[in-house]
Amino acid sequence: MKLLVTGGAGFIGSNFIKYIMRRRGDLEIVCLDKLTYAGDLASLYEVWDNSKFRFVKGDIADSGFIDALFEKETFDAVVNFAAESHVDRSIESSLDFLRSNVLGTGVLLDACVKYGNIRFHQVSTDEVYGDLSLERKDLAFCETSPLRPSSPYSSSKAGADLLTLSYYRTHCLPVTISRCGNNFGANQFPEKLIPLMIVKALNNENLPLYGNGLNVRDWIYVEDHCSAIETILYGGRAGEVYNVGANIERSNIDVVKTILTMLGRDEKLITYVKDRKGHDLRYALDTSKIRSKLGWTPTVGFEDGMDMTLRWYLDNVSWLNDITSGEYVENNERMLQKTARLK
Ligand code: NAD
Ligand code: TDX
Repeated sequence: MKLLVTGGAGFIGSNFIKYIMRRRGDLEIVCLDKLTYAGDLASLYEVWDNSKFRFVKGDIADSGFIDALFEKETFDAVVNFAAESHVDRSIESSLDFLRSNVLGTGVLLDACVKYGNIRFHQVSTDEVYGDLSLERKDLAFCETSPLRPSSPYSSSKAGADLLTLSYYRTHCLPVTISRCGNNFGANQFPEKLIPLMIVKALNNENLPLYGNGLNVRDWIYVEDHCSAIETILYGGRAGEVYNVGANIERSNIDVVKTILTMLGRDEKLITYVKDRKGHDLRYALDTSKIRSKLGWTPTVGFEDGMDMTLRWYLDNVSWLNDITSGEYVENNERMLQKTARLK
């Protein structure tokens, strides 16, 4: 089986490639990534020299490029991680989000129809449902909840979800969608809450909490997300949406205090800053569908996951330094050139 994984140089995509290649030796993986600021080839060191792995630099929204790729290669399935993923950046400007997240998904879907009804999995987010109030702890989003995204990022992901489902209805394309909560783990770009706070705490800098810090996110260890995608890819039903989560709800202030305690740093480093515009209050997912229909369950709790995550960042300070200094961009170039010379 040959799998096209888009956005595989990013946080979750790179974890997914490493995870699935460890588990399924028969799989051939082509990783396609544009290498935006969020793309880091060092995250793929573990598989880089594996004969069943290949990296292709390219843009999912470039239809000429995607057409040529699908003309040359025969894919059995596509897993689409490629996206602009940071809410704060989408508030500054939404155009890159529309291009990569909506147009890019459309280009991939067209290619899947044109080149033989190829199985397509869209990696989506709980943010497409909008938010829940902090008071109603009994509420959680299920797959049939209405889509009410709040940010340009989540709107673009909701657009991509609707487009994906329309290809099932219109073209009978075998699509599935997973909607997952906030991921944490190794190789996450330090613009997102957990790795950003780790970097700040390690440098004894102030940790900027938006608003009152009481917003709640539904967290999942990244490898549990990867196992859910594997489960859906192999056992999911075409045309279906599956929520993915570990029912780990934590307020931002709790997450930040956990990091400070684990790193032995003072809570005085916490600084309350201006709130994010349109800041979603609470996410919570009802994940009974994937658990009952596909038998999937998460395996990592919050404390164990945070322990593994913090250990990983402490053991990989050079990775963090390369990202924060911008050195990773030159490293990407070096890895691409080395591979080109070997061909
Ligand atoms: P990320 O920003 O770390 O990685 C995204 C990757 O996509 C990068 O390598 C980037 O270079 C690549 N990319 C962006 N635009 C591209 C384009 N036009 N063509 C090809 N490659 C492109 O993101 P992430 O956190 O790994 O998220 C991956 C996916 O999972 C996204 O679709 C995101 O919406 C979704 N998701 C993320 C989370 C989370 O907590 N991080 C939760 C649920 C869903
Ligand atoms: O400096 C910060 N201070 C702060 O208080 C940052 C970066 C974030 N926050 C808050 C905002 C959110 O309530 O922490 C929470 C988490 O923020 P992010 O890490 O930016 O994640 P979020 O906005 O929840 O979105 C994430 O989860 C769903 C991912 O970025 C998305 O790609 C995914 O779809």
